[in-house]
Amino acid sequence: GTIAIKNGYVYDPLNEIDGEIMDIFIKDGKVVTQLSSADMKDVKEIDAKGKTVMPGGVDSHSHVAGAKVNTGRMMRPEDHYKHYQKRTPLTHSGTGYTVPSVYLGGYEYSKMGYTTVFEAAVPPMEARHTHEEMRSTPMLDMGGYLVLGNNWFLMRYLKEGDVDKAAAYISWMMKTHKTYGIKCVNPGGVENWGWGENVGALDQANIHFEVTPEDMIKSLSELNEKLGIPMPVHLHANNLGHPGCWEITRDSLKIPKSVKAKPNTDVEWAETKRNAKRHESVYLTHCQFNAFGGTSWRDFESGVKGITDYVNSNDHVVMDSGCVPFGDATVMTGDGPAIHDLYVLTGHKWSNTDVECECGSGVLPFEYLKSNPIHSSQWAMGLEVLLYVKDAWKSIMTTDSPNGGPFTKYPQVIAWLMSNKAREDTFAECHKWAQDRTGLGGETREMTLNEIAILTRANPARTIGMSYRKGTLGVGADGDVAIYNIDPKKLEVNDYESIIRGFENAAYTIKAGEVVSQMGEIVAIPEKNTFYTDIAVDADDEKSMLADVKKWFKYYTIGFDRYPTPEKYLANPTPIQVNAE
Ligand code: MFN
Ligand code: ZN
Ligand code: ZN
Repeated sequence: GTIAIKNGYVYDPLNEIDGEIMDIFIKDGKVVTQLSSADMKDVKEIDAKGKTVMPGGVDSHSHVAGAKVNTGRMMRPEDHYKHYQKRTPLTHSGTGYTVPSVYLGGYEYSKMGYTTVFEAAVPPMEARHTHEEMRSTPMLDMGGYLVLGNNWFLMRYLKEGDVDKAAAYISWMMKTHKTYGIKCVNPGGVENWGWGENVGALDQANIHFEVTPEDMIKSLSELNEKLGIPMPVHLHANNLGHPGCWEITRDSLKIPKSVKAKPNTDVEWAETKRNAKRHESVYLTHCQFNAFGGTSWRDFESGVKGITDYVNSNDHVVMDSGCVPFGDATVMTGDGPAIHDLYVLTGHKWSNTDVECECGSGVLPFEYLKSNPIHSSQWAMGLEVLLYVKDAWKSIMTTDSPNGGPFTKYPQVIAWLMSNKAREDTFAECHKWAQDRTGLGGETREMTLNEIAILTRANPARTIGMSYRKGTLGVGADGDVAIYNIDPKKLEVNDYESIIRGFENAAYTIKAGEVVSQMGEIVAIPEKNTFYTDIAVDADDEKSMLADVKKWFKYYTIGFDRYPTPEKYLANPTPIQVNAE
């Protein structure tokens, strides 16, 4: 479609546009400088006067598709009958609050102005299922990160010091499973969980493979850059959810410090903009869950500052927050032992899966209570993560949906970031440990709309190496736009309910130049793209690696030929071609 968005206040941080009144034009799905008089004949004009205009939202870390998400759905009928939506002539019906069905998930993201979402953990064996669910998720361009931090074949190659075959293996796996980036979850520890154990230190070798978390983080981050993968290695650090875990998280971040980022962004556009290119060699996820201080639940305290101090004084780390907005959640992760710990603590129903030679996972329903001292501290800590990092280009806003809470709580999180009053009102309602055991009460920073645009679209897009088409309104970018009923000139942050209302239902969500939702109503179902990274590697390395893999495949319960995910499982497969060094 051809669209002209007139007179809005535009926030486009990748192009250094901070609230200027501007017109945005879209033609054939892409942003253009202007429209010709011929184009003007069938243009759709949108009056954005007095409204906030941003690139479509980009979520670089969410759990929305695949086996563990579906396990969460199956485990939680109570999550479904509390929250459902009837079908309309245009939309499917749907159910689920923390683990919505695929259709509902797509609609709810779109209503908030989001147009792109990445599934944060794809077990290789479950890639086909993940793609089936992503294909069925409407409204969103998508992609997934392949879980490799406890992979048998990779650990074996690393133990043998065979870096070339390890590189060939990763590129073959990325292609085979049509995934976009590398995820590393509790490196070494999930493998040990197969024997009822975990790892507790970066230099602790795991059973059988004798690989340490440090080996894994180092090798994966080096290989990630050697292969030219667009985004940095995505790290879920060890000891998640344990009091005192902030230290191992900080120490993990030191490991890839000397690794040089080599994203494959040979796009001219990215070369000319200050913030377009990613230079980080590690993307830490859900920092809050990995930033616990103290030594037990009794002397629990925030350890966030230890991590943000490190991030503020180094330039190779970018991270997402994992905010806790209170209320219902479903925790789900590739970190099986972390979920077992929560089961022991809470006694809730839980599920645990060992994915053969690859990884593991666990799922457990969880509710964060304002009356609970730890949960209240976690609420404060998620906000500390984002407010303590001075440069917004180092952080990304998430709830690690649905681990800290569902993504539909993003507007509430934005309100806490923008309004000190919103935080004070929540302090008054929650347990006093939020004040006593964290530093949030002493933090008066109030984020601007420009910073919110960095945290929710520009930086996630830049971090994953997509700033040439996502999270930007630059010429040639995808015509994905969110228009919010927020007038920056009249915005009063003490009235934070108006911020929540504004971000909850975008006045318009535009996807590839088409209005797809309007004031909370879905008005069109657009085409969607699925991104994956296609790495060219040395043919001989690939051949000898495949001979090993075929031989070792006897340890799997499925046949080698059944392993790959064919492109037909993807909605509009969009390979990003890169060359290994
Ligand atoms: C990653 O995967 C991902 O991870 C994310 O819930 C996740 O409430 C998975 O049962 C958590 N303890 C306490 O509440 C505190 C201790 C307690 C005590 O032992 O005494 N203290 C108090 O109650 C304070 C008492 C005083 C007061 O001030 O009231 C437990 C409980 C908990 C808490 C447990 N922990 C888990 C948190 C971890 C990981 C959540 C989610 C996690 C999800 N994603 O005078 C007076 O007023 C008296 C004061 C009281 C006193 O002193 O007695 C994807 O990969
Ligand atoms: Zn994680
Ligand atoms: Zn996660």
